Amino acid sequence: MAVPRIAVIVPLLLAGLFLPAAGADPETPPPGTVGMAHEDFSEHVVTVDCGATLRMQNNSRWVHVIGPGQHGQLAPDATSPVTGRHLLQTNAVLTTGAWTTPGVHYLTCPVHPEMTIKVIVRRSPGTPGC
Ligand SMILES: [Cu+2]
Repeated sequence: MAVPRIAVIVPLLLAGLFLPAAGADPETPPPGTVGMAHEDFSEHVVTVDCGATLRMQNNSRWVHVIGPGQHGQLAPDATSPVTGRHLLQTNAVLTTGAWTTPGVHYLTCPVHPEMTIKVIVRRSPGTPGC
């Protein structure tokens, strides 16, 4: 009796999302970089100067998908330099565009709803537009 392909493919895809990959340990993010553990960012709040970028690195063995929003719910933020979804596999780095709107923004991971980071953009009077 043949096994339907979907009975094999779906569990393998789910295993790829929810089981850590084997291999070398993930790289430690350099100072000033937000890390990502299994289901959490290394920081819950980060402050950046207006006009600056934010560097994030997946230092876990789990896949993360980063986008604007909170508690795993992606929501457009017209004033955020992060748009859409960014798939980050182990050791992958996401460097955002410049944060040009002072205030509070949020980034989250729909794969791990516990992952939300608050990005506070503070005014930078010396930077045009900030
Ligand atoms: Cu995640």
